[in-house]
Amino acid sequence: MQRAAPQTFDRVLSSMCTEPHPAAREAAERFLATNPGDPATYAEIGELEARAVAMLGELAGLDSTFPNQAGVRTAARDGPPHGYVTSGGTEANIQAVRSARNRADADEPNVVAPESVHFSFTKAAEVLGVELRTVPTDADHRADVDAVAAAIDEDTVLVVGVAGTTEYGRVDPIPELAELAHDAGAYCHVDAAWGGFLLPFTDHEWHFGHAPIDSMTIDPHKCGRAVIPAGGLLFRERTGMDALAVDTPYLESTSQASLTGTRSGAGVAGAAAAMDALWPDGYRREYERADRLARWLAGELRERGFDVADVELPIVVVDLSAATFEALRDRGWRLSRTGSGLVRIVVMPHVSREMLVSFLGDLDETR
Ligand code: 0PR
Repeated sequence: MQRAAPQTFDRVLSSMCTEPHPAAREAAERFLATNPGDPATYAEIGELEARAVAMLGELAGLDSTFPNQAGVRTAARDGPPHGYVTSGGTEANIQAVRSARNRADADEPNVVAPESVHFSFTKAAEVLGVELRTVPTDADHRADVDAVAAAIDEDTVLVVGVAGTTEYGRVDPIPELAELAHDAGAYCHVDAAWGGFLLPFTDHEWHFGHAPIDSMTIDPHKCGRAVIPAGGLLFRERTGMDALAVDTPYLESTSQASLTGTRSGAGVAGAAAAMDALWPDGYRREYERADRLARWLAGELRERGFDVADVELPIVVVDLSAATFEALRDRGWRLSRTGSGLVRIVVMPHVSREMLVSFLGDLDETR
């Protein structure tokens, strides 16, 4: 039988996934036949998952002591980080909503989020029977705190902030959103699925050490250079995971909190190996490289007269005509557009300066 050629990354500017780190590939292959859904049987992968979660917790500030203010629900966490390696950001976001819904006491639960939230929250709302209230973002595409406040009521179980939005790479005002959530007796979730491996090297306030947030999505298979499938879900408190656990009477492991049952040991092992290899210096170098490259690209596009959004994290959003977009696609460039038709270029580890020089050359010829 003929083997299909794998996708190469040479012209991919639209993806939030990238080439895995070689150590992640190697580890994934070794653990292909293991199931972290049953850690009592597959003990080694269970230990690797605990290690991966501990490293994610370190990235996400779970080790720092949050300054306890009057009225804040919790300060430091209770024991080792609570969470698991999910199949991706979608599962992590669904589970964060589920955990909040199960822990809160609301007759008709709702979740309040900026309109920039990923569509996985629409899936979560449908599956879990909660109402998703999305509110407009401000002129710079960040959550508008007043609009969020206005949408919250006594049935709000969760307020969501995004740290690295899918379209513009924006970071919402997380401390303000967490405060609003807690004032209303709701939980606060941060979706750092994409941004979580970049933000430790910025001065943004986004993690457990900066604000009294309750849960976070942070995906190794995006900027963490793990192998797909590897998302991450973290909770500040044990009760976050407890609210997801169901009894598993006939397994060696007696309860399970993940949404999927059998799941890939490859994803878990790849995540642990990638973080072992890259946290923190490798990720810092990559963040600095991507940041420089994104700002350089934005400058090149502006010099050509295009309208370009300010760069916050390494995503460049530019207004290209539909005809130019199609012409570039025809030359093999993988590009995607925002809901309002602007072209977004995600500067991931596989995106090099040579690649962008070649892209600009094609843009100059086709516009
Ligand atoms: N949260 C945020 C902020 C995201 O950007 C994404 C995915 C998710 C959650 C969901 O993550 P999973 O896709 O892992 O479930 N954002 C990209 C998107 O939907 C994902 C993506 C990845 C797109 C690779 C294209 C691609 O080639 O656009």
